[in-house]
Amino acid sequence: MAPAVPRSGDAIFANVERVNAELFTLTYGAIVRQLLTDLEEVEEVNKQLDQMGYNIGIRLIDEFLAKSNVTRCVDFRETAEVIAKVGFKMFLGVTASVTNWDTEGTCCSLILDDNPLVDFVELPDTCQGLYYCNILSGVVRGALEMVSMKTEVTWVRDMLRGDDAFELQVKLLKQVPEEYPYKDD
Ligand code: MYR
Repeated sequence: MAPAVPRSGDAIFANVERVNAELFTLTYGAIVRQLLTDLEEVEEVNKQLDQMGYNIGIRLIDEFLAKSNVTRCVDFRETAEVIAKVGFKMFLGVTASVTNWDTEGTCCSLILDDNPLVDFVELPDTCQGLYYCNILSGVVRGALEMVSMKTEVTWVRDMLRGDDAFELQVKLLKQVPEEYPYKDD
């Protein structure tokens, strides 16, 4: 039955956003489930999710740079903050805290404030070694590679594995200097 009082535009949009988020979460869950069926080995599923994320990341960076107006970061510390506060917000709807820096400023952790990928998710015992959110590590790795940063991105804490947070470690392995395309003379 139609509600006696029509809902405001804001309430309708909030509802649409919630439904979209749920659909996204459930779709991701269905993909992981299918991979588990097809590949059988949890390790293979981890690799495949990372690769899928990488393929998304190398494309998503263009949209990110176009929409965010973010310009060249001065160092990796700034890059990490941009990923955590702008990138995650834009594509996942959540932010992350940047912490656990090493002394060289080349390795840090992103701790997710929330993780919409895992709503409704519970892993059975047969999936113990699964990194369910490995698509995210691939996305970050792929996106950074397109702006000349080779990185290693790994989960060091995962609430689906009983940890108290989702912590993604991002290690800068190599920064390829971009060549200026014109000669000065
Ligand atoms: C630069 O110095 O060229 C700017 C670098 C900005 C890199 C931002 C990468 C965004 C990655 C978004 C990840 C979203 C994960 C859901």
